[in-house]
Amino acid sequence: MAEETRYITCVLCEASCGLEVKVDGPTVVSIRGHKEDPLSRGHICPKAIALQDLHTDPDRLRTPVRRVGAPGADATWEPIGWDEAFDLVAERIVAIQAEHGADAVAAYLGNPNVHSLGALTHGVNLVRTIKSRNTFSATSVDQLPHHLNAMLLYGHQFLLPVPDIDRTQLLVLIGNNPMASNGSMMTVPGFPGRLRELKARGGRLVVLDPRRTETAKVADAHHFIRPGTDAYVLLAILHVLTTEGLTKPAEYVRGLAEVAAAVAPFTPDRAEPMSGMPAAEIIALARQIASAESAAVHGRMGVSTQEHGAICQWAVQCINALTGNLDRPGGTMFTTPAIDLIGKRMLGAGHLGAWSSRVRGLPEFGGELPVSVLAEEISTPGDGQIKGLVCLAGNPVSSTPAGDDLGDALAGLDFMVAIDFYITETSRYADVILPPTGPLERDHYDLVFHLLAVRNTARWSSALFDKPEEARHDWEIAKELALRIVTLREKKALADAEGLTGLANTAATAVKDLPKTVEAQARFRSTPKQQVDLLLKALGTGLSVKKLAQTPGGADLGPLEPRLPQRLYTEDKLVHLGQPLITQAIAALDAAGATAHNGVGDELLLIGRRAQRDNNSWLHNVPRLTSGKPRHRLLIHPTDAAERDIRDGDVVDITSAAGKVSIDCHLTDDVMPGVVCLPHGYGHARADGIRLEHAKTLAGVSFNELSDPQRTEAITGNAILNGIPVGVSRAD
Ligand SMILES: Nc1nc2c(c(=O)[nH]1)N[C@H]1C(S)=C(S)[C@@H](COP(=O)(O)OP(=O)(O)OC[C@H]3O[C@@H](n4cnc5c(=O)[nH]c(N)nc54)[C@H](O)[C@@H]3O)O[C@H]1N2
Ligand SMILES: Nc1nc2c(c(=O)[nH]1)N[C@H]1C(S)=C(S)[C@@H](COP(=O)(O)OP(=O)(O)OC[C@H]3O[C@@H](n4cnc5c(=O)[nH]c(N)nc54)[C@H](O)[C@@H]3O)O[C@H]1N2
Ligand code: SF4
Ligand SMILES: [Mo]
Repeated sequence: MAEETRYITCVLCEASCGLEVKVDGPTVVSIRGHKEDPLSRGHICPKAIALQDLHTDPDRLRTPVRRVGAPGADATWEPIGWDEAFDLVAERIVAIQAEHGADAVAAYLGNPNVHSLGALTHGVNLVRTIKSRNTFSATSVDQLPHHLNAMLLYGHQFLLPVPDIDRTQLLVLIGNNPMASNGSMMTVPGFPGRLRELKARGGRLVVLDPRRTETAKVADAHHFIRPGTDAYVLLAILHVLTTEGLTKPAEYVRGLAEVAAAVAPFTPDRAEPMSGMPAAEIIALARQIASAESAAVHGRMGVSTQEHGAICQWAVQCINALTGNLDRPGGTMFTTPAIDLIGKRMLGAGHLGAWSSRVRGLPEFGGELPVSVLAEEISTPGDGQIKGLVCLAGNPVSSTPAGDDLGDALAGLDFMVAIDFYITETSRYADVILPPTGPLERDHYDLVFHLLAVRNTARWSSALFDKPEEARHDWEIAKELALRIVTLREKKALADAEGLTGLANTAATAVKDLPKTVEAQARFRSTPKQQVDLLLKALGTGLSVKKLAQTPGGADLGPLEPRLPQRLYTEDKLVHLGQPLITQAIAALDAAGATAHNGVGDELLLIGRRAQRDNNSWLHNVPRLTSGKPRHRLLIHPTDAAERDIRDGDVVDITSAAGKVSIDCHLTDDVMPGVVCLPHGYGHARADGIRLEHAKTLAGVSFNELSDPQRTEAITGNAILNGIPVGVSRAD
């Protein structure tokens, strides 16, 4: 067969690189970065190469399976047909909701949903069809504080400014390691190259992180900061800005006086002993940000998933806004996406606390409850208890606090379905697993990441290969389930109304006589591709799927442009920095004095890390990504190790309020004293019965046996995954 060159999008991380793929019939010959791509300009990382391994992976499920026997090593999985599987799942969901109420079926949406066009166009609609207040997603182990602050300050949870990295003169990254993660809440393919350009034009990179990360190593300055104490430093920066008269906010930015009042108690001198960052360095950094020709401050996982995530993300926005860097070239800017889901009001502006979780009373945000309450909502008996779960592209047993306890809870469910192509730590508890097509078999358009990209572009990616005839896309699975659920419900309602018993009596009712089903059919009718095409055309972009498909790399819509105040969704088109919700939390922080979670006695503070060739909880069975030095080890500072008589390579016990694991350690002064560091997404070998037979290594333990679901961020209930007090000792 003839070799052919194709251009597709990599969907494995937020960078969304454009790839140039050579194929020969059904075989991938090579995968490279696409040099002419206007966004990613040729960038690629090793994970993209693994797309072909994923495509041919013998561990991947290709047909629906039903579990026979209890979850665990003795369970067997029996292939079943799609039709039978859809009926089974729909019947169980409808039956549970009929008996126990709508909220008795929960949904968890994992991270890969945002990387799947069909999951966004149809999967989200399936969740709406389930209509449960018990809806959860990876957002609450991730970026929830960003959405809260975007809603409060800019009037919409998805109006998130991104650093204008291609023009800035000073980039300040806090709790963010793009050299490994390729950027987050900032679609920045090719961070290393963009950093080189920043330096070449005389710009600087400053990093605040408890670990000397890959990014810290290439920065102009790196400041160690004790986990969980960034709030003190960020508020102290605002203290310097407001007391030294270094503020120059745009006209539409209000609340300087409220900010100044809120941060008054937070002096650099107070921040120093808390954070370990010298007061003089905090003052110097504040002045640098204020005086730089342009500056962009960005905080990510390290300051989102920690005790004071909401305050930290607010402070980051305030620093940018008060120094006049919000919405100006080289500062932090808003995108102008070709498909503007915000402008089209297809994404809600967000709300907080419209309802609360049943057991602990944590608030919903934007229709979702914090996933830290999922296990207790399943295992606590009473009205409203969760009895069934639909898990879409998620592995919460690995990814969420006390995931091992969540696993125990899942075992007690009446029914669970997982939409996933692997038997994982989580899907092994499912009664039925429905495997979708893989990334090379589906069309893609980045509905989410064009919203967060450092440059305005629009890229259509056609499926590289046709899917096998029997296979189903994520969107087809979602559509089929939703339609069968609606139909069953309607037939049941009809039967109830007619006083008949059982569904059998209405089985003969034709679908065309069921108005809700007909309406749902219309809602789910169009394909993801048709929806993108419609949106592009409706928005008058002059673009279409056809046009984009003919342009490798897509359309270049140019650098980010100033958008404020027009783009604001606040009622008065102003940005009000003085937000009572946040300033009250700051007052509480002030009153609390030294935090109890600052590592008391001989406790150390546990933080996470990502490696370039890791991908959250999956792809650990891809040999190409798992070769080389072990990446699962606990990093510990030599001083802390010596105090505990621990040597390099020793197995250590790590104990937290939530659990205990044992793992080999590595001594390094890349972590600051008092801090230990472990990656998440490992520990597959601890779960019985998962099928990753081709894994090169199943080493490691799950970080989330140590994270504590009882300890969450005070305003949003976001998980605390960084700055966890732990005891570390040499294992016997
Ligand atoms: N301790 C600690 N925990 C963390 C983090 C941390 O830093 N530290 N990070 C958190 C963050 S930021 C996130 S986003 C979460 C991620 O955690 P999750 O939301 O659990 O997502 P993943 O681990 O990326 O993948 C979940 C599953 O999706 C499946 N999958 C992959 N692609 C597809 C697809 O196209 N369709 C379907 N149906 N399934 C697919 C995979 O097989 C995998 O089993 O973890 C969080 N957990
Ligand atoms: N290769 C790879 N890339 C990925 C992923 C992956 O699993 N692998 N996951 C993707 C996902 S889902 C996401 S959300 C993004 C996340 O992307 P990043 O935000 O870059 O996530 P991390 O690499 O976890 O970096 C968090 C950093 O915060 C630091 N940190 C921990 N605690 C604190 C603290 O209290 N204060 C400060 N200042 N720093 C702290 C850690 O040392 C770490 O360097 O990455 C995405 N990209
Ligand atoms: S950086 Fe992310 S999007 Fe780019 S090739 Fe690597 S995994 Fe894919
Ligand atoms: Mo994430």
